[in-house]
Amino acid sequence: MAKRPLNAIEGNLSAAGKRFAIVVARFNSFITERLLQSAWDGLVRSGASKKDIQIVRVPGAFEIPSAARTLAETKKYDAIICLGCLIRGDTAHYDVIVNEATRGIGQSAQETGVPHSFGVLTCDTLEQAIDRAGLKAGNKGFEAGLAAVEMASLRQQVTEHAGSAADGKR
Ligand code: INI
Repeated sequence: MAKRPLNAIEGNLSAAGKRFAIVVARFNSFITERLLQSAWDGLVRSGASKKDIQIVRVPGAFEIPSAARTLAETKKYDAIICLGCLIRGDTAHYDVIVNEATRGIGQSAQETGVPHSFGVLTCDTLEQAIDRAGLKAGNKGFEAGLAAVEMASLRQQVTEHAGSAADGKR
């Protein structure tokens, strides 16, 4: 196995004591409810307490960024998990919403500093969506849950590291 470089800061997968919000779209709820169950499972299995997980439902993927941003701005959450499912139709509607959801979630993460994970499926067919929500291709909700845990831990470690470096404790 290749040696890992020294002095790397890396988030861990311990969610104990951390608070999370999960924003989930109701559109294509047949899929998004499966993403939600799995994201929740990932958080709890990583040590998060059930009382520290807030679920917020929105109509569709387009509404995810504004809800995520409102939650992030409260500064009550260590990370936000964004879950939705977009399935390509015959119109440009899909592309417009994909672009806006992706840009808005990224922008909220960057401007608030609160980690956001991206569990929004962008699929050509319903079959692809089913595969990514627990069938052939794993469950993207679980991945999004774990990514949120890791990024919350990373943020904490980087902040602590910067603090101790400033104090000359390194
Ligand atoms: N919302 C989704 O989450 N997935 C979709 O596939 C979808 N399509 O295809 O239209 C969708 N549309 C609704 C959109 O997100 C908004 O809720 C709606 O436009 C109201 O603002």
